[in-house]
Amino acid sequence: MEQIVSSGIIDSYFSKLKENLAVDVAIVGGGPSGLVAAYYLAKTGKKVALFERKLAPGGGMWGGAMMFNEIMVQKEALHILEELEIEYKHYRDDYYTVDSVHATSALTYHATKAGARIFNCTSIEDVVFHNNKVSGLVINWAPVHREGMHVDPLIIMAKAVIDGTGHDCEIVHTVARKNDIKIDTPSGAVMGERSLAVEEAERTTVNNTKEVFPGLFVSGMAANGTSGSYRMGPIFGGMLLSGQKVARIISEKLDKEPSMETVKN
Ligand code: 48F
Repeated sequence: MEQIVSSGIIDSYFSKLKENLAVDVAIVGGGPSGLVAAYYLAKTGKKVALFERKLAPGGGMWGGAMMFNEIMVQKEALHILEELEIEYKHYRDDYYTVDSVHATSALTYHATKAGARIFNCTSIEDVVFHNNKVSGLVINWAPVHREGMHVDPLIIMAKAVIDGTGHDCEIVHTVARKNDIKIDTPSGAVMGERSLAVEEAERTTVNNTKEVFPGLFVSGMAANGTSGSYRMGPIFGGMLLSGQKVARIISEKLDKEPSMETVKN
């Protein structure tokens, strides 16, 4: 019995990892924008793996605002809540409140149910850089990084990579710093996030969601951090719409190429 439990988990995990050594889309960060992107990409038949360094995906959504576990979503993003069967309450004008624990778990459930694979406790330390294109991820266990252990990583190949790492836009920073390149921002560099301005930030999050370098896309707060726009606090419509937008851009691009085998639950 004990042996069956252990060998079942090991066999199952390693076959999942092996099946995802080459994917259509590799997403870094399981915040709301990354999870929504994973859902829509998997739904259109793309092979998607999402890597999250924490134990639980969900990023900054669980905690609502200052640990009051409610978030605000505006009218423009309600269609995503409805598609993912997330309940919401009208508050005032075009603004709706949502229980953040309910919303975060629903995003995770629907992304995986649609066929995206989530690898938690996994940190991305670099990318694969082939022929001046981002072509995959360099992964390691998050505790290896935290402990500062000198352990070499493994590699995941991908046709498209999404930086959904939130405020720090870690992947874009790494790619720009290590490869002496210009990215698609007004200055050609990572511009960094500005202070809080809700309306402007919500609008620019979606506008700034794009391919910033061949093979490398940005979503959510990483999009605003990359292009030098504002933060917005606990309103999440822009995050959801950004995830949907990056999925659409990548799908349209990859649809011109053959897809790798899709994995369904
Ligand atoms: O920050 P985060 O929630 O990303 P987001 O989708 O959403 C932002 C909002 O939560 C909030 C906001 C609201 O409107 O401003 O902040 O832009 O989630 C980012 C996730 O990426 C993980 C990190 O643990 C978090 O869960 N992450 C960051 N760097 C890495 C990473 C990395 N190098 N490797 C793996 N995961």
